[in-house]
Amino acid sequence: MVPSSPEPLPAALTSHGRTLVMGVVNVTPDSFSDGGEWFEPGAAVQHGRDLIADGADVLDVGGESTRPGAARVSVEDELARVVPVVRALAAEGAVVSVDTTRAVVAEQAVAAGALVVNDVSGGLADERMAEVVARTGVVYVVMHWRGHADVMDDLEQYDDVVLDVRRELAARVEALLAAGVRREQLVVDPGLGFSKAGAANWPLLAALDELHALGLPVLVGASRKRFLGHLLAGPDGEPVPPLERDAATAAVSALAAAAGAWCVRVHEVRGTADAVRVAQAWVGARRSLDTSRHAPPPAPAGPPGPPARAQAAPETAQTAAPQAARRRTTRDGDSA
Ligand code: PMM
Repeated sequence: MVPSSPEPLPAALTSHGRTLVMGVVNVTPDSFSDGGEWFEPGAAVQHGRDLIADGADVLDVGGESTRPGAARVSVEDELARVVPVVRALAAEGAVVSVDTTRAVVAEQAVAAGALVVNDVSGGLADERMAEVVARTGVVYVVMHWRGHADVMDDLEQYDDVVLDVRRELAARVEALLAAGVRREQLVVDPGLGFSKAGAANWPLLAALDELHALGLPVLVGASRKRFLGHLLAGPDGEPVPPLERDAATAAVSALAAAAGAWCVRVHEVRGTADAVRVAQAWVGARRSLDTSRHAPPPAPAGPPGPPARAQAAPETAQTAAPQAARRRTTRDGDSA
C-alpha cells in the first residue's frame, strides 16, 4: 500500500511512493535511548546533518524526555534547547519536526522553520495546541497518550488495546477538527510504549490496518523501545540495552512500511532507510505480479517472435537503485 501523505509537506517528501524516515534529534540530557549524546546545540545540529546523510527524510527535534518516570522540563529550558536547533537545521533545508506537547514551543519552532509538530499527547497536554496547529496549518502528529511520563506506566489498562487506542485517537481527531484543524494536516500514531506494557505493543503493530481505517496517514515510533528490549532478552530475562535494539527496530520499520505506514521514527537511520526500500521493492513486486497475472491475454496478432518475457515493473527511482547496486557488486566481486 502506498502511504497517503498529509497535505502541507514539500512535494519532495510526498513523491517518494515509500514510507518516510524520521530521524530523532533529542536535545535532552536524559532520553531513554540516547540521552545526553547531542545535548549541546552544535552537536545536535551536526547529529541532524549526519542523520540526513544517512537517509532521513525528516528530522524530529525534541527538548523534553518522555522516558518513563521523567520529570518535566521548564518551558524556558525546552525553548532554549529546541528553537536554535530547529532554526539552524531548517535554514540548511532540512524538513524539521518539533517533538513537543507545548503550544508555545510548537509556535516558536514553526516560526523558526518547523513544518511538522509531533505531539506525543495528541493535544491533551496543552489546550492551546489545537489553536496553534489550526492557525499555522502545519502537519500535526496526533499520538495516542494517556498521561505524562511520571504516570504513564500506571495507565495501561485496556479491554482491547487496538480498539481502545483507535477509539481514543478518533476522539482526539474529532476534537481537533472541531477546533478548526483541517483533516489534511493530521497524522495518527499508536504511541508504542506510552501507557502500553510490553506485550500490548505487538497487537498495535499487527493491526496497523485498523488504524489506517481512521483514514489518516500513520506514523510508527518503535525505535529502541522497551518492548523490543524484552523481546530480545537473553536466558537471564534481562532486556537488551537500547543501543542494541537497532536491528530489531529496522525489522519493525520494514514490516510497518509493508503494512503501509506513512513514516517511521527512528534513532539509527541507515538501517531503517534500507528497510523501507526493501519493503517498497517487495510490495511493488507483489503489485506488479498481481497486475500482470490479471491482465487480459494479448491479442493473437503478428508473426511468432521470441517468447514473451515476464512483465517487468516500470523502472522507477525505487527499482533503479537496487539494480545500480547489483551492477556495482558484480564489479566489486561481491556476492551475487
Ligand atoms: N516516541 C518517543 C518520543 N516521541 N513521537 C511519536 N510521534 N511517536 C513515538 O512513538 C515517540 C515520539 C520516545 O522517546 P525517544 O525520543 O527517547 O525515542
